[in-house]
Amino acid sequence: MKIYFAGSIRGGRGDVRRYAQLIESLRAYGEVLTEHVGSKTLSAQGELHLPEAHIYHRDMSWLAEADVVVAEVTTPSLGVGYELAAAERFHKPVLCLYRHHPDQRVSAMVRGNANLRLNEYRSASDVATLLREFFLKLPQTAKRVTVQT
Ligand code: 6K6
Repeated sequence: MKIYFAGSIRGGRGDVRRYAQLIESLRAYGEVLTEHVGSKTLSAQGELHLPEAHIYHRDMSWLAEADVVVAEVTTPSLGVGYELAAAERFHKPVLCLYRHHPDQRVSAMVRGNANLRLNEYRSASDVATLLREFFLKLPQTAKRVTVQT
């Protein structure tokens, strides 16, 4: 099982510890293609040594190759939004997770999209439960969807 994890980079790195924890939990289900998203050394500047076109094509090719997409959407990010739209176009199963916060509002473009599963969590144990449910309920056909980019 190949997992594409999406989380904010230039949108802000305030949730990077949560990304790292999520990636750790996701490893129990398969190979996480985008572990760098949870790296504390990757700043909001991103991978400065790589040309941006390289990052874009590499990430899109990983997304096409992935069996599922899991996104942490608490910190709004243009790149994550783009990845979610691409994942929908590629017919990938998508799980979006966001941390409970009274003032937090996830974009209507995610909240209102029935093709994206969106769940709120308050604790690490909520995340564990949500991941278990998501991976258990994956349709067999969705477990191997590859797309030519
Ligand atoms: C390159 C040069 C300066 O900043 C960069 C960005 N570096 C990135 N490296 C790897 N993945 C990236 C990068 N920028 C965006 N992404 C992808 O978009 C990741 O897979 C994240 O899920 C998402 C973050 O988008 P932003 O808009 O928050 O950066």
